[in-house]
Amino acid sequence: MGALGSVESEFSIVLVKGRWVLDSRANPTVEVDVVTAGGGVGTAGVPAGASKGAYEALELRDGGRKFQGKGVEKAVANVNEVIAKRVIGMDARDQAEIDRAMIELDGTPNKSKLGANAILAVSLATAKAAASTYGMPLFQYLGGKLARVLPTPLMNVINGGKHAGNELSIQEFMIVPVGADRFSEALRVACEVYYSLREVLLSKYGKGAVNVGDEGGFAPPMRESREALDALVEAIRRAGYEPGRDVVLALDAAASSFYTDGRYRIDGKELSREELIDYYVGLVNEYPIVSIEDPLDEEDFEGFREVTSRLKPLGVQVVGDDLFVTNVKRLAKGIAMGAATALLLKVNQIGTLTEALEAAFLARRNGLNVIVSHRSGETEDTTIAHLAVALNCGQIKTGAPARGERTAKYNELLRIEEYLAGEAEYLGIKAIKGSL
Ligand code: 2PG
Ligand code: MG
Repeated sequence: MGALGSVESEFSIVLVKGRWVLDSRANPTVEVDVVTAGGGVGTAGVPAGASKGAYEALELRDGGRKFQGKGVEKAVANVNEVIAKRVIGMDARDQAEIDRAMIELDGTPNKSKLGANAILAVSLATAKAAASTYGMPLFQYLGGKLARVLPTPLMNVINGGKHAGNELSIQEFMIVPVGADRFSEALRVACEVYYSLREVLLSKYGKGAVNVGDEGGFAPPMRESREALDALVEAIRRAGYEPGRDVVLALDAAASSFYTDGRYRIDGKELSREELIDYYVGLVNEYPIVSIEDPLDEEDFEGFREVTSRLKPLGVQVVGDDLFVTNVKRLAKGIAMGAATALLLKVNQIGTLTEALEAAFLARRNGLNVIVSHRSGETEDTTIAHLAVALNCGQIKTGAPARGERTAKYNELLRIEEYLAGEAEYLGIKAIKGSL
């Protein structure tokens, strides 16, 4: 307890220090150091989304003129003046207790008083400080000795939607290097396809086409999803690989961002829910697509059930991101309805590590896949790389193999693979199709 007279364990938290740092879109975000009596140090930075789900926990921003209202001085003050007082003296290993204490201190259903950004930074830094006190990597501290599956990466190499200044309605066109037996090999294959894609785009669309979007993928001046998918298939072949065998494709439609009043505006057309589902089935029949995230509006659980019933038999994973927002209540509803076959896990959608883990466990217990995910606004923080391995969940979504805030995660996974040496496993396509 840290009370006078009691013996302080080396895991006692002795310092919690928050500050603002920048994310990859020049916006301030919260970073926190947690230090234990034993000298363990954990530092964690919070990411930020652009295509946010309506039901995410609240990211506290200052408003006003500084940073056009995006400052996080209040959230930082909440860390330094409110949360620190509560958690100093607690045992850094008591993650659930610390997270619960912060949830109670906040007292709102969506963490709007202290800010999910303030709470999450402390939550993640606490886990890192505990791991550091043990002198253990975070993935092993969280996942134990059995944590050894390196995730199959879903890599966003053509950016559209809210992440790019082009006309593509679908937000993310991803390559998935499944035909490798090690993570590092898969990453090499993905980089080779990325180089080829650059060449394909340059020759077809000119220099402007190889500027990159928020997640390191290219943002070519395309109008239709099929143009993007054709370019990907061509790039895979050009790199010497076989589409559908060595490298497959995945989409994040982020459909809430092109939905209004019952209609979806996609590829210059206005489609009903049923027409959009048919459209996806058409794409799946034409291209080696193995996963589609947020195919419909985030409110439409019923529609998700329908998409899942159409795509699951075709071996396609249906992923709930804005639909579930890493929230066990929404996830439980989706599980009961058969609304998806995978959970996208974003720690800042819910605001504590404990709640994110609960969502992951609920998904896995019910046979859903789990994909640990970055946000479009990121820092150099590598927690999600560790989380993916800790959960043995087999999938990560963390952008193209470009831009430091994206490569930070891939590079950390390379280090983890090296650390695990012969123990490391890479499941490739089995991570996606194993449960379908
Ligand atoms: C998504 C994410 C990450 P954002 O929709 O899955 O790729 O985007 O962080 O903007 O919500
Ligand atoms: Mg998404």
